Amino acid sequence: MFGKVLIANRGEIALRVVRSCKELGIKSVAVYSDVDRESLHVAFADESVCIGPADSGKSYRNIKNIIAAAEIAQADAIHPGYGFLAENAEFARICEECGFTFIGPSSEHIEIMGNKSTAKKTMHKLGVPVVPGSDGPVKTINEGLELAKEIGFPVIIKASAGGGGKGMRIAGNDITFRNNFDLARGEAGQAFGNDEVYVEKYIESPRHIEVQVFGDHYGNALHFFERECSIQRRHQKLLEEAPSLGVSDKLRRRMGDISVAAVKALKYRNAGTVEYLLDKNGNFYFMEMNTRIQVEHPVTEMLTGIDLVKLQLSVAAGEEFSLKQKDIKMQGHAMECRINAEDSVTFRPFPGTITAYNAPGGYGVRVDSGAYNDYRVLPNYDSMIAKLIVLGKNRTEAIAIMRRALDEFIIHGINTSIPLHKKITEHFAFVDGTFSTDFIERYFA
Ligand code: MV4
Repeated sequence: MFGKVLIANRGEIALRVVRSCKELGIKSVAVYSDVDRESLHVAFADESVCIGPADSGKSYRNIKNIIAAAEIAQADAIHPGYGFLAENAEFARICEECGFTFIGPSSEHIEIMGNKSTAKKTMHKLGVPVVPGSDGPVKTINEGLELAKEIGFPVIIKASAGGGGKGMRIAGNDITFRNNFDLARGEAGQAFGNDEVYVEKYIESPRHIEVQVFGDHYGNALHFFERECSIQRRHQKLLEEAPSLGVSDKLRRRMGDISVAAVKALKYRNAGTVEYLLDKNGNFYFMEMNTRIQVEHPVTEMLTGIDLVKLQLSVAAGEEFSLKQKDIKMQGHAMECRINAEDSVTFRPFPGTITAYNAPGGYGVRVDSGAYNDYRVLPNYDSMIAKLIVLGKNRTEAIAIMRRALDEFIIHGINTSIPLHKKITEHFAFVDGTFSTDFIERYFA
């Protein structure tokens, strides 16, 4: 196992990694920007190194500064968390070249999955179902139009370099296709410096279901069931749960088996998430693969009782899985609310000082957060300030625990999404579980 791990991140995820390191007897090194000196991830790590100013481009996203910090601290390995450099193939490669184990997949795997069109083609070849559409990039409007007529409208135009909803356009007919094709290309070029797009059938009101997967260095692969992530607003997840009410036992086995087979065939290592769209008829289609530990990983940890960050450390250190697929069991129902510092009307970020803070506790409650009394939520970074995760023996109990935990969660001084989460968990369409990715737009817009 590693002697010392540097965590190239901040906030709750950096603290999350510090905690697993501690339990494994690994020394942790926090990095921080000028404005993060007083952060919990710094306070609880064994060592810390300042890596630059508030602007993340000059600190948390600056490869040279992170590598310099790892050299100063003499770390064995680097955990990237999520966001920042977590899915930067060049960073993963440089870590390895500099003699630091990158706690994540190979840079090659990050690169393949980073191009959404290549990822889709790759997964299709491995027998994973994909949405009918172009076999790779579409170069011209006419090529796209011909394909759209073949598969039928509506279609969706997606940026190859995109993901998370950026550079996506829907077209319902020839005319809207002509307009949106160049718009999508322009947006993609602007946002990613790559204007490549691909086209596929538009699936109406799908659920967003993702499968947590893992590979080790010995060709073994595991899945940890699905997470239901349909409750989103502008491609930002608000609430996730597992298992999904939209997934039967039979479907769960199929989605798990297919995802594991792909991980094995790819020789994919460490944690990954295979994202699917699930349509009204129970058909699922590969969407993207995320090559990082995700924000919502605690949902799966609570459901299965397995520490996924410890597993990441163990796999990266070259240990073979001691778990077998049959040892991984669902034990109840888990749910997470992402608490954001946001304006309750405009949903814009709401930075400021927390003047009173009380995190909920009690049976079935977990809070992952870097916040505390007098903590200042900075405008420079993501507005998520806490994750409230609950585990109930079934979904009804999980919802009851979540509602009472939301009531106990006191955050004064700033506005947060807690009132929104209370409304969501009280909503009939959430409670009956018949929702899709349209939920927020349909009931809360
Ligand atoms: C789709 C789709 C419908 N049909 N692709 C959104 C984020 C990006 N990962 C892909 N997305 C979508 N792709 C086809 N062929 C609908 C969405 C989509 C969506 C997906 C998951 C969760 C929320 C969403 C909200 C709007 C659109």
